[in-house]
Amino acid sequence: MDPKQCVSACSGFLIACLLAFTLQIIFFSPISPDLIELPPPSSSASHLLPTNTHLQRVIKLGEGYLKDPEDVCVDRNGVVYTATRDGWVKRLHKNGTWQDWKFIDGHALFGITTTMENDLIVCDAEKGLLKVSENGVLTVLAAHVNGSKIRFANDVIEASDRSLYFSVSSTKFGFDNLYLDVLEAKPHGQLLKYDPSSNETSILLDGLAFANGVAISRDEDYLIVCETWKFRCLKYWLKGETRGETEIFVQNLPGGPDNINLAPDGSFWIAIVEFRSNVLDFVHTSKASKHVLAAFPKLYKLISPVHRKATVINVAADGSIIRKFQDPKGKVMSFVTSAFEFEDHLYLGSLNSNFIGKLPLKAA
Ligand SMILES: *[C@@H]1O[C@H](CO)[C@@H](O)[C@H](O)[C@H]1NC(C)=O
Ligand SMILES: *[C@@H]1O[C@H](CO)[C@@H](O)[C@H](O)[C@H]1NC(C)=O
Ligand SMILES: *[C@@H]1O[C@H](CO)[C@@H](O)[C@H](O)[C@H]1NC(C)=O
Ligand SMILES: [Ca+2]
Ligand SMILES: [Ca+2]
Repeated sequence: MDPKQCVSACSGFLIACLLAFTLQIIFFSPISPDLIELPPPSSSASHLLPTNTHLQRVIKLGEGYLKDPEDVCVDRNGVVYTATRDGWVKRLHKNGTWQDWKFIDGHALFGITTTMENDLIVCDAEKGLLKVSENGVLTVLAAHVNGSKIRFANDVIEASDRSLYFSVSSTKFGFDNLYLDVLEAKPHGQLLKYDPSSNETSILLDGLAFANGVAISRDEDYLIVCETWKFRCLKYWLKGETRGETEIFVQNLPGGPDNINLAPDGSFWIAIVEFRSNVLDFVHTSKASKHVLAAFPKLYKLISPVHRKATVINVAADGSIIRKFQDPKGKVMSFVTSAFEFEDHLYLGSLNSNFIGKLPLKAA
């Protein structure tokens, strides 16, 4: 073969390979992606608030002892609870001692909340909605809804009638494939309600975009559910003429809203996960690159900006953003997923830290 023939044969072979590779990626792709409409970065009201480094001033609770404590809550006696990636529910007593309280197993424990009866409710992305009683007994409250297994429970809150409202992030993808839900960008999330008088679970809202944090307003007239990859949170009316109806509570957030908690003054704390970067913004507008990333999860991890920053915002009951606390380069905390206010301090959970951050609010 003369060199020219060789080159054309080789390039023909390469093109055939590339084509086979592309077809392989698209045909066997686990996703059927849609594009995400990204809010223009400047459209968020939080941009009017200056960038700051307040979250770098946190006191570290339980450093080295807590593996990625996603959610945190404090009961009325001041005991701090969290659920960690090694399958434990751990708590910090008032006397400063940490306790390995309850071993649930798995690596997918997310939102928690304490109840009026002083039980702890835990969202387990594998098992469903769980209850840990004060005496340590574990009960599965909800594992199925409408005949389907609850795959990805994410956050939960109790109402004064003891109903539990909780989010399911995706009915299609589990926690280990969370990135596929983001890449597919089709709304597979739900808002569910567990009724303790009948032990029954029902679907309140369907078709949510990665349903995440759930909180109830101070007067219990509405509930907020956050939709992570739509950069917004919805208001779902629990009372009045608009009961059962949904409207937008806050939108064009500077990143993906994760957990949300009611503050004592009636406003809300929302943890914002960094979701924007030039590369990721491009991915959200390109189906081809979504298929490629779906085939190479390591590549997605590499370009994901969640570890680069931490942001928490305080949103008034009317949906206006009042305060913003950040660690803009993720120096002390990044990937903050939860902010819970108790006695003039914010308790911060994160999927990228081995402690809970405690931020004095008076000084911030
Ligand atoms: C701290 O309080 C807990 C709960 O009351 C108790 O079990 C524990 O022994 C106490 N630890 C110390 C060092 O006092
Ligand atoms: C419940 O399941 C049935 C049968 O699978 C389905 O037709 C229906 O749409 C589901 N209801 C909700 C609210 O998802
Ligand atoms: C609900 O479940 C509990 C046990 O978890 C049981 O004692 C109770 O009888 C059940 N209630 C109904 C109405 O099924
Ligand atoms: Ca929570
Ligand atoms: Ca969450």
